Amino acid sequence: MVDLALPPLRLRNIGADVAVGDFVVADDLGDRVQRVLTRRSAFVRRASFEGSRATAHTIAANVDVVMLIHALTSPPKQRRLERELVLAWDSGAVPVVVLTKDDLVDDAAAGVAALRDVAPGVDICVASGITGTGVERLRAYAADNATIALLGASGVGKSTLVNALVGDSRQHTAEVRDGDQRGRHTTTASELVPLPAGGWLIDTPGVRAVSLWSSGRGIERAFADVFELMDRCRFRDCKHDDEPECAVRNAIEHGALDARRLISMQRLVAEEAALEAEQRAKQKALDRRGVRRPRKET
Ligand SMILES: Nc1nc2c(ncn2[C@@H]2O[C@H](COP(=O)(O)OP(=O)(O)O)[C@@H](O)[C@H]2O)c(=O)[nH]1
Ligand SMILES: [Mg+2]
Ligand SMILES: [Zn+2]
Repeated sequence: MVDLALPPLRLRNIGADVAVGDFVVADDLGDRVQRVLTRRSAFVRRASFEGSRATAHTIAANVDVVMLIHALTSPPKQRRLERELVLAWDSGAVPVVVLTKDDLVDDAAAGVAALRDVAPGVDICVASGITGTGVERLRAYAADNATIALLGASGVGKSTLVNALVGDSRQHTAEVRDGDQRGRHTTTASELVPLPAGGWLIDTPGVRAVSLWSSGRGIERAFADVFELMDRCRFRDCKHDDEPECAVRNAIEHGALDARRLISMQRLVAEEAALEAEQRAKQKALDRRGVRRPRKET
């Protein structure tokens, strides 16, 4: 048992895939990770470094709520949000969309409207880490000691929001210091921050690319509207091309579904299929070299 009042214990991590939010068992000397406990959720993307073919990168583990942060000051990024939602649903955590920098725009409602249709069944909150607008509503997601991860591109206001949620300025934000233009503080590693009223926040470094990794039911959840339509196509193997009685095409023609959403969904399904093939090929190569599969905990 680690006393949380003590300074955090530093553990050497040799070979284990450990992410922020993981529970680990230290060895007897208390300086190495011996075991990583089974995760209840994990936000995993495909690693983006060079030569990372078919390598997973766990951004955060044991997360209950994933806040997908976008800034109202930038043009809405529907395609990016769709991907983030697939990863979020695949992670096992509940996604929430947070639109920041409310204080800098006149029409936050337009920003919400632009993303509403690509986030079916997902709460969209408007907030400002500077004025505190909407922060209380976000804090409610930490009830019952939940763990919240904040995800988004660099500069959207994640660290500022962490500070607002904690009620303190513990996270360094990207403010440029007066005068010397130096000391740009940005988040370089994921950090676990306790909330005063219970619960945890995970501030993550800005993630530029959101590539799929796991293939669970994420696409189905993120594109629930499209899947619902697909169920109503006349043919079970409908490609939503020019088949008769295609409910998807019909919805697009009547303006009930944005055609771009169908294209996105199909692209993600193809990406997932290619990924699975790659993962299988990699495992086969490992098997041939006599490397055993990592044992899964039960
Ligand atoms: N006006 C305003 N500025 C914000 C808000 N959130 C973040 N910023 C500013 O945007 C910049 C990037 O914020 P930061 O929290 O470091 O972004 P991060 O990279 O996502 O952690 C900083 O200059 C912040 O002061 C907000 O809600 N309103
Ligand atoms: Mg940051
Ligand atoms: Zn169809």
